[in-house]
Amino acid sequence: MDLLNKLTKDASKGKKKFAVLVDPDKSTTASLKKLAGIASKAGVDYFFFGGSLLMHGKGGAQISYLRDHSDIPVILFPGSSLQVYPNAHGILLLSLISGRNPDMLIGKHVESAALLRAGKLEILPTGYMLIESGKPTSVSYISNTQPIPSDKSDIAVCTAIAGEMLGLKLVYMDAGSGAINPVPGEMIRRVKENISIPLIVGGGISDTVKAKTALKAGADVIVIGNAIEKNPKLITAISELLK
Ligand code: 1GP
Repeated sequence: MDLLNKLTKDASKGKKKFAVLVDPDKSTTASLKKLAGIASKAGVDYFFFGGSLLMHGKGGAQISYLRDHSDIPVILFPGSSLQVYPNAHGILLLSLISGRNPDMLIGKHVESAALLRAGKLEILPTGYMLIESGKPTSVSYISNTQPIPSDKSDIAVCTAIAGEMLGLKLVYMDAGSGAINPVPGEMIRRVKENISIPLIVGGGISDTVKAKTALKAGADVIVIGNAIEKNPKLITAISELLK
């Protein structure tokens, strides 16, 4: 499966995508079954799979379960190198370009490189940018990095441009899971205007209004986790919006 090529082609045609974030720590067999059913019916484009922590060792089995119950590609969105499951379709190889923690920029990648190369996961090189969202998030705490202030669009723009110049293939702007405030529309618009690679936006998108704001501003892919855990029916409403 050529996930990156398809995503890039679709983004260039203005075809928007919807990714549902599955946090292994918050998922059970029953919740995954329900999720796979609703998401397949609604035409969700991707499952992103990962979380900040790892409270159990069932991630691989959960991915198999998702794959058995839907045809939606599972893309790893790893909170750490412990979350590299070989049975997913692909992995967002995240370089945390908004931060200045060398381990998150290149260190973890070096540790995982040989394993990734030997495996079958499609690699999606991603410039990951954390955006300040009202209160400290798990990602900023765990990654030991400071997010970009939400009113500093220039910094976000230059960070994204640098990421693209370095050869990264996707930019992911994230307000962090459960963020009070999602990434501001104005910042999304400015970043989108200045890059030619697809833009993923997530964190704190909790209803159709916020989803619409992100999409209209220029997000090529929106990612929703928390709000769907609370209300799986939101999947259908968001899918309708994309159509
Ligand atoms: C977090 O972008 C994702 O990394 C999704 O965030 O859980 O707030 O939807 P939410």
